[in-house]
Amino acid sequence: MSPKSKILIIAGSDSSGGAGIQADIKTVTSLGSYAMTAITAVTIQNTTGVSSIVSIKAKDISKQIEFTCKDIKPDAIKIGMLHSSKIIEAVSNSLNKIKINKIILDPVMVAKGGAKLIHDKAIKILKNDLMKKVTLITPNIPEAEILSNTKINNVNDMIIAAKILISLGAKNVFLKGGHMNDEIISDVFINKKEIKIIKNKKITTKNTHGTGCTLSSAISTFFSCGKSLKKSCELGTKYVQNAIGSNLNYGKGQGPINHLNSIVISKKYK
Ligand code: PXL
Repeated sequence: MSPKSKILIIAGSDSSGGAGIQADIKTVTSLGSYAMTAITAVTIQNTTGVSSIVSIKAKDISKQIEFTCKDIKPDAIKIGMLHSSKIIEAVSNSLNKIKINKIILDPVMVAKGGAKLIHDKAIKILKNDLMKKVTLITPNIPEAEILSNTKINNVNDMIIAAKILISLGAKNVFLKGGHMNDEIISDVFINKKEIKIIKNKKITTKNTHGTGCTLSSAISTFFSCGKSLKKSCELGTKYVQNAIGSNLNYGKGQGPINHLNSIVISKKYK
């Protein structure tokens, strides 16, 4: 097969392969599209936690975005880990120049193991500038609490927080409910015209590293291929559900999900 669309991923590298750029490339590829990258940081980590983070210079991130897009125009952009204010400003300026309409922002703040992946000052710029520029923002509950300045204890609180983000200028919000301790996960898709609650059964496992990155990349891929945003969110949750369900159990800590769950390899190479 040939790729169905082209996606530019702007995100950090996860050396353990379960989250970040690695999860993004695997997801985009497994769903049949072509992945390009602009790497924002290199994290040194395994399934037990983050050991350190090496930043990439803001101007080199901009160069990756602009030089790559000048040659191959992406159908959509997925944005993940943006470490500092300088980097967010640089990415925002580059987005102004390349003029791509479909942009999904995963406002990554904390890794599964608890390590902070963004400076506090940067959160302000993300909220006041970048959030308003993108097509969709995909916070989890702790991220939505910070961005909306509210406390979330139930689905109604999720709707209130998501509405606040819309009132602050976000065009579409997909608030992920996976942090709630319910048997059913409720995710909220919302914009000025509609609210849709997407429900899935919660799978109990410690191996959920990279679910957020994977979901936003899956949504970006479906959206880049022409599905509506709402449908892309629904299909994205299905892909992540299946990836969690096939439980690889790699590593001693919070292991990766199985990005390959959607593909069957039929060609034989000798
Ligand atoms: O899942 C958030 C995330 C995003 N980006 C990178 C990460 C992680 C979590 O570990 O390492 C690079």
